[in-house]
Amino acid sequence: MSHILTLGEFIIANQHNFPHAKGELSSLLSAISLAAKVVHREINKAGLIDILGPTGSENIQGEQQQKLDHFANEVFKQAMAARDQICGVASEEEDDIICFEHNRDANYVVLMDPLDGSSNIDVNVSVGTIFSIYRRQTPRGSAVSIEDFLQPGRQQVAAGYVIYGSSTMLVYSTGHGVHGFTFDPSVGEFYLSHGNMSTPKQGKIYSINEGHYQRFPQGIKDYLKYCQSEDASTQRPYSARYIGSLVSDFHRNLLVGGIFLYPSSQAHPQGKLRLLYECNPMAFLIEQAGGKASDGQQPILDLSPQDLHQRVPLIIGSANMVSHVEQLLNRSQSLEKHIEKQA
Ligand code: P6P
Repeated sequence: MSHILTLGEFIIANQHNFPHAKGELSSLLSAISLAAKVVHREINKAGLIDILGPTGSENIQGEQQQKLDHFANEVFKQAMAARDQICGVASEEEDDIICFEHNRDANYVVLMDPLDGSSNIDVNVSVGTIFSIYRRQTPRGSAVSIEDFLQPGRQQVAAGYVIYGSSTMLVYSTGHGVHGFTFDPSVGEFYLSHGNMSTPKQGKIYSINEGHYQRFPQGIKDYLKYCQSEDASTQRPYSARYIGSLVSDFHRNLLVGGIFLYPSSQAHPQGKLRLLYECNPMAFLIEQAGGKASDGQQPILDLSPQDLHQRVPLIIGSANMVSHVEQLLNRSQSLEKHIEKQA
């Protein structure tokens, strides 16, 4: 029987890749996996106990907070606070950053979406946790400040997600490849199941909420028509797959190739997805897996964050597909500028 590696064994075997490790990465990621196990347990019971349905309060996004949203946020916050390596967190469910006063000497901050896709919880569709880890910018011993969190995505030291689907998986990278671990609830361990994940340069799946079609920029409309048109030589028409849960749509495309798009639109001029704790971690992962992530003009990881809950357009997945969308957006914008000049 081949030696099965648990998440803990894998992290220790690879922590020499993590700068100034001293076991810090191990402790940080084990905090995340512990919280993921607790959230997994509650999600799998959600249909049985009264934890479904809205709490009646709203988060800063103005979205109804589902009980599991709130539960997951508390579980991950407590797991982070209990580790000496983390001096603060930011969360989709929190208006502002949270400073761990008892850990002012710590080196790392964590940004997270504790339960992404929560609108799917009540209809039993897979949801996920997304996390992003940075070294702090402020001096150790001081209180964390917003500058510790508003760092370009290229500064991430680690990022990943947990997908609570037909099985629960934890997928992460510290900049040395992307690695996936599948949870075995019977023993309470994550086992390495997808080592060194890489995504195909070209796929045959596109994921977008086509209900917003009329509001999309022309370049996006052009790309959708390209995906839907017949051409056997390029295996078109592509298949449309949209789960409405970023982690699930991303995970499928990572494995088999494809593109996910949440572009700007009249309804969402800056897109809907948040830069710091959704787009940046996913962009870090996809680049590590050989894919690409763009806001339509430039790499997501090069964007300079201005606000904790800032939204950006997201086009992410197989590199050739993302580049094609960028070309079509550039072409249609140049055409629009040319027409304006003629007017
Ligand atoms: P729409 C879930 O609410 C989420 O934040 C992402 O997980 C998902 O990709 C997106 O929003 C879905 O948005 O507008 O298509 O329902």
